[in-house]
Amino acid sequence: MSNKVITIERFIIEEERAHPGASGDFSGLLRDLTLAFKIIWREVSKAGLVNILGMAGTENIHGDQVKKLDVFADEKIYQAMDHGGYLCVMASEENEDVLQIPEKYPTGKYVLLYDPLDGSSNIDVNVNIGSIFSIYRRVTPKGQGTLEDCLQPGYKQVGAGYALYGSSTMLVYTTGDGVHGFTFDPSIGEFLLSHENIKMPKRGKIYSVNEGNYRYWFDGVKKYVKYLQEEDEATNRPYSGRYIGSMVADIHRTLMYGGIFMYPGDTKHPNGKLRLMYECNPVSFIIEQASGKASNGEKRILDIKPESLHQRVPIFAGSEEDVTIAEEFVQGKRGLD
Ligand code: AHM
Ligand code: MG
Repeated sequence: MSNKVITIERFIIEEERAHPGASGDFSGLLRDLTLAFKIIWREVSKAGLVNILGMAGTENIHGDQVKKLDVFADEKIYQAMDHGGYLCVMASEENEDVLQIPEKYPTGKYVLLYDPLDGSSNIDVNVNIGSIFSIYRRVTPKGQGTLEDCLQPGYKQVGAGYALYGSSTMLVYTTGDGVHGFTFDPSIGEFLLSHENIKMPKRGKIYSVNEGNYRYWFDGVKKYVKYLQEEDEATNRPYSGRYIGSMVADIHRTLMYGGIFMYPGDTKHPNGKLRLMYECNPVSFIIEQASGKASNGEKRILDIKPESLHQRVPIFAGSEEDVTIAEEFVQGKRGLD
């Protein structure tokens, strides 16, 4: 085994060098994003001290307003990305409309969509949360980007990833050439390559879903979850259940161990809860690049034609065979024996 230490910057530069004609813009863009993630990590890791230093919404000892962490994360990503000249427009979960690049800075050829801090219900209880991002090439010719640049189907993504703030902080991303994971070393302030070319098992033995919604699920989903709980040695059933309640953390476990993560539609929320543009599309790109599969129950998530920035979509993502079986149940092609 090589003990060479590879920083994310070096990895990105070398990846770009392998593609002749690359302008270097993409490396610049990812470099700026990692800076935002480091700043968010710093704040997330002292979130527990908020009780001592001041609650969100109150003033801290310096007399500054203490911001809610998700608002803070939203601002940090925007500020890290607004001036590099790589982007023409951004959009985030925290803002209803697209985010323009300030007039004083140049615009570039990429589009960034992001969820600044996913897993908001876990922020105050020291459970994993993360930032998710999705990158497209612009479709409008020049100047400020528009909604049209943002509303592209997921298969057109040129990059996607997430930072996971947990027992250690990780950055996982793809540019369509496999999925790579980097672990943050706080002592040197760098993300170091720790998981090169992540691939998922074809079938797993863990399912992840908010079972509190059982009552509202459609029949197919109810039957599928019952199927996972049945005993059958040949298919490793019953599966184990794991649900963190931060998609980015549940997806990360699914990526590493296989199995399935779902947030289905139900009678109360026909399109589920999760957002297509900055939650489901980026994680679907990653899952597919790791040989997994991501579906809304009927079709590939990445093929969905978006209609609005904040639209929701049901999601079934994980090991290829698990997602295929889930689709069969959802579509009524399969039932319990
Ligand atoms: P958020 O963007 O407000 O954090 O909501 C998204 C989160 C996901 O991370 C997670 O998968 C889901 O909401 C959990 O929802 P629920 O509490 O309904 O299970
Ligand atoms: Mg979210």
